[in-house]
Amino acid sequence: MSDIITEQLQTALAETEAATSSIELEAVETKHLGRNKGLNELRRAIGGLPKEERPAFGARINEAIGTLTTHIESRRALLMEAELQARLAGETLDVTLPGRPQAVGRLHPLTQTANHVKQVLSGMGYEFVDGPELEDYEYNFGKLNYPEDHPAMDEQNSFFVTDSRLLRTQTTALQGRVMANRRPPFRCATIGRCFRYEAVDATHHHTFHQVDVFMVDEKASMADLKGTLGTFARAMFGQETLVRFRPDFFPFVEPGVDYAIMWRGRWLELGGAGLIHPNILREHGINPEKYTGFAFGLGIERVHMIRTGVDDLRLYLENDVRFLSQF
Ligand code: FA5
Repeated sequence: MSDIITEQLQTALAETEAATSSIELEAVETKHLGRNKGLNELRRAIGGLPKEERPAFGARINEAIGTLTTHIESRRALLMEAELQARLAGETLDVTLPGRPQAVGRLHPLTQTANHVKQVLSGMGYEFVDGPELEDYEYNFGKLNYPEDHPAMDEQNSFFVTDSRLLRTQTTALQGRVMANRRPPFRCATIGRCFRYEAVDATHHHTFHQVDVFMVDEKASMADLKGTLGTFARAMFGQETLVRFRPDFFPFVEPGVDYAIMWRGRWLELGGAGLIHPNILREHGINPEKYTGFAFGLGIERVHMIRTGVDDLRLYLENDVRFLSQF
């Protein structure tokens, strides 16, 4: 019978040595030292032995259990230390490594340009107002003194949503909304998206941005308009900037002009301007004998293109970070 004890102990010791993790070792321990298992199970045989052999057999089992327990404990200590070291190695933080660079976002070039325009005009006393992109026909054309079926409307083909509502073609549409609620004197400006149904090319898009400026006061004259546009152009493009005015037609101004700046030896058109048409003042209950005003508008894309040399405005809406991240 004592051979069985030796045999079991040898097997158990071999399995203890073979265990490669504390979890495997726990399975070995349960198998050989668990209640009524392995060496403990051998105790059941005691009852079948002659009386005089029983104490020695029992003592041998206890001895085997003691030996196995000692081995398991020392193996467990070894395995757990190795497992701890492996875990620590995985968690090691090398504080001498360089940090991982993070990409920093920035404002879209058109937003940067709009902010710059806003800063300059705010400094000149203009209050910024927002208007809807989905606009009433009346504000976009009707209240801006467009005669019915006038060809000037053809230059601004529109996206109509219903017969009387369209995506605004010009931020000038806000004039009527402001004049309905304010009495002169006032100086307002707005920046926003405009839409025109036209063929897209390097200088025209169906979606673009404009800034519109308008003021009404006593004795506002063409001289004030020219002075204001000159100041604005110099603040945007540099102190040496020259401005040129030429007669042009817009139904909502009289007289109307287009204006250009001298940039690297060439005249580049910026937008339209003029004195607010007396019909518009009258339409909003403002006496044109007492009050006059001026207005001007220009494209935000155009401003950025002149300043940076970008030669295709389609790039602004393509959202290609290789282009956008240059600004
Ligand atoms: C107007 O829209 C007038 N509302 C400007 C104005 C305001 C005149 C106040 C008088 C008084 P125009 O259609 O020329 O005018 O457009 C003005 C500027 O908007 C242009 O010079 C151009 O820079 C920009 N623009 C017009 N259409 C487009 C387009 N399809 N794509 C990109 N920019 C455009």
